[in-house]
Amino acid sequence: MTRILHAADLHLDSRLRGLQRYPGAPDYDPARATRDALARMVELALDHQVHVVIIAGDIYEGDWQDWNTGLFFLQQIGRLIREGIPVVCIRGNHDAAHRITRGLRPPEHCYILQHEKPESVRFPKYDLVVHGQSYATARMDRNLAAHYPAAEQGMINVGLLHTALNGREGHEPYAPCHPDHLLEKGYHYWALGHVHQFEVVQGTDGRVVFAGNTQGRHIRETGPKGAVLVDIDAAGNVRLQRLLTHKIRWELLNVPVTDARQFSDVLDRIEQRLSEAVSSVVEEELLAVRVVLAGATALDGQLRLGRSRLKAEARQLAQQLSESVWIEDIRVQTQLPERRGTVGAIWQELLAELTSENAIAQQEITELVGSKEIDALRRGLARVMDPERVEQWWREQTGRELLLSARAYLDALLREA
Ligand SMILES: [Mn+2]
Repeated sequence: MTRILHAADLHLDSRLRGLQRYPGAPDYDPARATRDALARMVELALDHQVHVVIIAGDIYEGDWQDWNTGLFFLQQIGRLIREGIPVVCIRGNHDAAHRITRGLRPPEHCYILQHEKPESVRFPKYDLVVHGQSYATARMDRNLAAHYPAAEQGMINVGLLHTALNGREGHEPYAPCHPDHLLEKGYHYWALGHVHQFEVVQGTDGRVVFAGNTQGRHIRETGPKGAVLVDIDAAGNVRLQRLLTHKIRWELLNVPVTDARQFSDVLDRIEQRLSEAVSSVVEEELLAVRVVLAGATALDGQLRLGRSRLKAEARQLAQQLSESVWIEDIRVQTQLPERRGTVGAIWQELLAELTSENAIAQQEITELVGSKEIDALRRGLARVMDPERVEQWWREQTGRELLLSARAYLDALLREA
C-alpha cells in the first residue's frame, strides 16, 4: 500500500482578515495561523507515516514579505526529509514562478516541479510516480492536464494540478479541464489545489479531490480545514481520510431572533447559539465567529442602530463562555414584522429612544446620518409614511432634527390608528 498526504493552498503568511484584538479575545496572534497549520500538517504526515507529501500549489500567498516566509517552509519540509519523506510541490496562481521574486534552493528530496512542461517524479521504492506542472504566471487559461503524460504501467500514478476544474463558484477558469478527462488519463488519484473548499469531486469515485486550504483566511472560508491522507492499495483502490490542520476555525453563526420582544431576548438567543458553538470546539482549536441575526422582529430598527453595542455584548458573552472564541463581527439581517400598524409602533418606539435625553448623544446621531443604519431607518420610515416626504426630510434636515420630525409624525400616525 502506498500512503500519500495531499495538501494544497497553504497561503503561508497570508494575513487573516477581520480578527481584531479586544479585551477577552483569544491570546493568540492570527498572523501565525497559516504557519501553525503547516507545522500541524507536518506532524500529521509523521504520525501517519506517509511515504510522500504532495502539495498542489499556492504554498505562498504571493511574493514573500521577507526571507523568513521561505525559510519557515523549508524548515518544516526539512522535518519530513530528515525522516525520509520526500515532498513534491507545484506552483499555483498565487506563487507562480514569475510572480515570486525571491527564492531559496530547496533541499534534496524536495521537488518543485517545472512550469515549462509537465514533469514526473518517480519513487521506485513505492512503485509511485507523481506527474505535475507549475504555473508560470498567475493567469492560466490553458488546460494544463491535457499535456500530462499517460499513466505509466505497473506504477501508481498520481496527478498534481492547480485548477478550477470545469468551473467552481467564485473562481476564474484556471487551468480548465473536465474531471472525466482527468479520469481518462488512467491515474489512480488527482491531487487538486486552488479551490479552498475540501471536495471529493462527484462521479470520480474518490479519485479527483480538492484538499481545500490548510487554514481558512476569512469568514468566507468557514469550517474545518486540512489535508487528505490517501491510501492506494496494490489493486489500485483508493481510500481517503481527511486530517485537520487549521488552528482557527471560521464559522457563521445564524441566530434566529424571530419574535424577540426585548433587547435582552436577543442577547439570550445569541448566548444560546454561542454556547452550542463553544461546545463544538476541539482541543487546541480556536473559533472565529460571525454572528448573523435573522428573522422578523419588532426590534429590527433598534438592532440595526445598536450594532456596535451588540458586537460588544456578543464579545462579552463569548469571553464568559470560552477563552478560545473570537467574535469577528455581528450582522443584522432582520426584518420588521409585516403589519403596518406594528411597523408604526416599532419605529415610534425606536425613535422615542433615539430622541430621549439619555439616549444616543446628538453627535452620534449626526454621525449616523448617511450610515447603513440610517439608511435602514429611512427605508423603514418609507414603509409607514409617504416616501416623498421621507426624501424631503432627508434633503432638508440632519441628525436629531430629522429624528424628531420622524417621531412627531409617527406619534400622530399612531394617535389616528
Ligand atoms: Mn490558487
